[in-house]
Amino acid sequence: MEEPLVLVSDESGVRTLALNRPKSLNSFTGAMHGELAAALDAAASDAAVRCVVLTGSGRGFCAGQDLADPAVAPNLEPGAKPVDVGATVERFYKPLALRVRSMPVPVIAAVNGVAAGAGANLALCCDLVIARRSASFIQAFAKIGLVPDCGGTWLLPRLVGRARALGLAMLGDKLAAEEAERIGLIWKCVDDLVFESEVRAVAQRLAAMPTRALAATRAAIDAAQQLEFAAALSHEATWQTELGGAHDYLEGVAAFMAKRAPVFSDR
Ligand code: T3D
Repeated sequence: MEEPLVLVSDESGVRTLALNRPKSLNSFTGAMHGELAAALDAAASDAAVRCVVLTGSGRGFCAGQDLADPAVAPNLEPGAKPVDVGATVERFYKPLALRVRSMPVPVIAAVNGVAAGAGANLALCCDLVIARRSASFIQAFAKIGLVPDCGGTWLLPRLVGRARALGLAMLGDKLAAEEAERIGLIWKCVDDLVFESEVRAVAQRLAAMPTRALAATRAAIDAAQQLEFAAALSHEATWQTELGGAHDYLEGVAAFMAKRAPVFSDR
């Protein structure tokens, strides 16, 4: 039987999805896109899942598009019809980025090794990026004559500013995890030896938190990037009206008053 291209495992409300094409550093084929899309949809619709961890098998996180995939690789014969790379982006990477950023639960990118091209930007689409100290991020696109995709043009300047975004995207140099943390590209870089335990601890912590409020926090922060200050204040009020009528708010306040641990359940 063929190995799944995405390994799925569960632990106490945390669903881990591991890209599983380690020989080619988990680069994306159409088939792996299909399995990841299905796995994300399944996690989104499973009420028992309260946090998703996206990671890679083997020594890499994800090297972006599989440049050898016959379905999308350019035909290098002279005069051959060019492949429509934009169609691949529309078909696979745009839905993937939108799916990750609209998940009803927090999503952690556990970057276990090199994250290149769309693989790097897939990580940046996640809510928290935790990377091994030995991992790295590469905006590899310019090296093969493309622009950053999978959200890179939108995410990079917002995360690190225009100057660094252009430096990373135009030069395509390898950025060490430690430097990625220092410039604010990612949440945290952790020593290789404690990487897995740290990811597990953060994921378990998020899974015990008010899931619906966490997803709303992402939505509100993203929406505010496009709003005037007064409009963002109003948008916050709209969210508070919705969340303030929900179970988790009442539970959170009751637990605080009773000096006990809250038990959140909204999704
Ligand atoms: O259709 C479209 O193209 C649209 C979508 C575009 C989105 C994109 O993501 S474009 C960017 C595509 N990705 C890249 O350009 C990255 C290519 N890979 C690399 O530059 C390097 O592999 C890394 C810097 C990521 C890692 O280097 P290193 O030295 O640690 O490993 P390696 O030896 O280069 O790679 C190990 C194996 O993985 C190797 O195979 P082999 O020789 O052992 O049989 C290599 O060919 C394979 N591999 C790595 N990346 C890809 C890949 N195979 C296919 N596609 C890849 N992207």
